[in-house]
Amino acid sequence: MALELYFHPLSSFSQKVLVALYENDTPFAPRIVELSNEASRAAFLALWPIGKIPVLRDAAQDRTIPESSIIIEYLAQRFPGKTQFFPADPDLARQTRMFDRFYDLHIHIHMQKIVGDRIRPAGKNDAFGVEHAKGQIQTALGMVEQDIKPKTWAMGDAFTIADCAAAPALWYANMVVPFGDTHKNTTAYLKRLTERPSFARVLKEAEPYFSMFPK
Ligand SMILES: N[C@@H](CCC(=O)N[C@@H](CS)C(=O)NCC(=O)O)C(=O)O
Repeated sequence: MALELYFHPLSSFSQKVLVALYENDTPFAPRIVELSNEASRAAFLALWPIGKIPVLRDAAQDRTIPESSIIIEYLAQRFPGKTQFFPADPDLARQTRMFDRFYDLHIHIHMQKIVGDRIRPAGKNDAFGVEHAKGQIQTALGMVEQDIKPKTWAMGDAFTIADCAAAPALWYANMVVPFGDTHKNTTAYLKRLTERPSFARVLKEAEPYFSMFPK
């Protein structure tokens, strides 16, 4: 039985996993989760009570795999393909994981905080938290700007899990705190990411949903 991916095309962490799936043309059955739809949400909570997408279901192994990084690790182990998401060298593999964590924890979740604040009920906004998130993104972008300068991808010449993580994190971060005028190397990296066929496809498939993105 095919892998099933519970996700939404607009969801940034789902996009991270979609990039990995498309990199290696890994077959899967798409299961779109509408978290704002009561029935869809309830069905998904029965699978993963934490309620966060994406989640991969491998019925053949009776495994339910949450967390984007863990899903990509599972794909790398069980469905390897031409793109190797982790280098074989343990030292390089650890650095790769570090970049994956860096993009998730120091850019992606702060971007989520800013976007999430836009859909909070009136009077429940967290201006302090949003300012803090913006500051953290600026610090992280400053580090990326130096680090990515001599490289094509986050780890150099090879496209890895770190680039799967960087693609949606930087793409959405650039929507909420545009960095085109201030971070030229990061902007060039983002351009390379958007031109990569896997992420280009992810963005194309998200297009019909862009009007749902909170401005
Ligand atoms: N650490 C998780 C984060 C997943 C996550 O935050 N997903 C968001 C969508 S991009 C979500 O499901 N949000 C719904 C909610 O928090 O209720 C991962 O890497 O997969």
